[in-house]
Amino acid sequence: MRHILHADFDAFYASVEQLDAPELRGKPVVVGGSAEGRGVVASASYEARGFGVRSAMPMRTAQRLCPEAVRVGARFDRYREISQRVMSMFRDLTPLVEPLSLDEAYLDVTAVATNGEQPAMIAAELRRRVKVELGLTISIGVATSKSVAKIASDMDKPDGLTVVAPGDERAFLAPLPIGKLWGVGPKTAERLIAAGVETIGDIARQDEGWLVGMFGKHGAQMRRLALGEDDSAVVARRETKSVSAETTFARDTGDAEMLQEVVNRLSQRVAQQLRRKELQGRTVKLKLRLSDFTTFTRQRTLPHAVQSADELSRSAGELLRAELYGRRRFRLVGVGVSGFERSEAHPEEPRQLKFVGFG
Ligand code: DCP
Ligand code: MG
Ligand code: MG
Repeated sequence: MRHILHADFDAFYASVEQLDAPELRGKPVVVGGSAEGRGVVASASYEARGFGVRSAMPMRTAQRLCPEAVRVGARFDRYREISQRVMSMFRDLTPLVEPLSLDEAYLDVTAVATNGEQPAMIAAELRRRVKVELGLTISIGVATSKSVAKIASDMDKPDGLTVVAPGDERAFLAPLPIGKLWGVGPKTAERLIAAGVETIGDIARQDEGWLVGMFGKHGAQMRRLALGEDDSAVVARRETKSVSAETTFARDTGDAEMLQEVVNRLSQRVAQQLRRKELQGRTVKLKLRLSDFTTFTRQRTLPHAVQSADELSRSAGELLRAELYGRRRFRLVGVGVSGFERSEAHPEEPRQLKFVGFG
């Protein structure tokens, strides 16, 4: 049996702003772009949520719901700094830390619990340490699986601790709305509700064949999750520090046009990864290997963070052209990006499928 924690900061961006500006504490605060610029709410303090303000809502709507809310622009560098500190606190406890985004992670504390400590005590101590050392509150769910721990961490927000004891998973899940279950997005929920299935307990009671008929393989998994059965492992991950792609040629070349084409292709691959991870970076790097195997990199830091293939291939292309002289021939070319700033979140994406920033 595993013991898993899911930890998630309360109103992360907004709480960091209240931490750094004490005059904002106790007040409705929203972080995000301006209403004039068609901005959206990235994070709303719990005071603002009392007025109905939510993440991913247009800032204009937020201001209508709560005119006295203070809007603050996002400061990704600061959020990342705090994220790194909390992740390292998690890693003090166990190397099995799987970050899901800047403000949340799964921790497998099975080995810690085997030493005689109760998982609930481990979680309580962790929450205390975060509060004392970072001045922020984090909510934690404790369970025997990732999916139950994640649902549990959300049950008692903000500043909550929810423990689902081994064996209680099914009873804990049963009364909850189906939308809480991993993989049940709005469309799936609509179809289930139309069939009279409203709670996770309703899913658990369904015949597996019926669910498979409706949703295929996914239906079977849905039922297992509804029963509290999930044996997926916590996969330790480090924060992505750079993203790159490279290629080795079958024959060395010094052909400028061909090399630029390769740079374009590599830039597309890098851009695709950046998009998937919702990252954008300011430092573009070109890696080159000559026919004599000498390998070196050239890099430049741009005034703005970039994500698109066009911008990448332009910068990497400039670095390349400076290296094309004499009879130089190349064996390998690579393109990379580092110096990340998180790109704006995509609020239209289903949140449960969001997987950002790490890999
Ligand atoms: N975020 C964002 N856009 C979204 C959702 C989130 O930019 N649509 C950012 C801002 C959040 C942070 O990610 O502060 C963490 O997301 P959470 O879903 O954990 O939301 P919060 O931490 O803000 O609130 P909660 O207390 O519900 O966890
Ligand atoms: Mg959060
Ligand atoms: Mg989160």
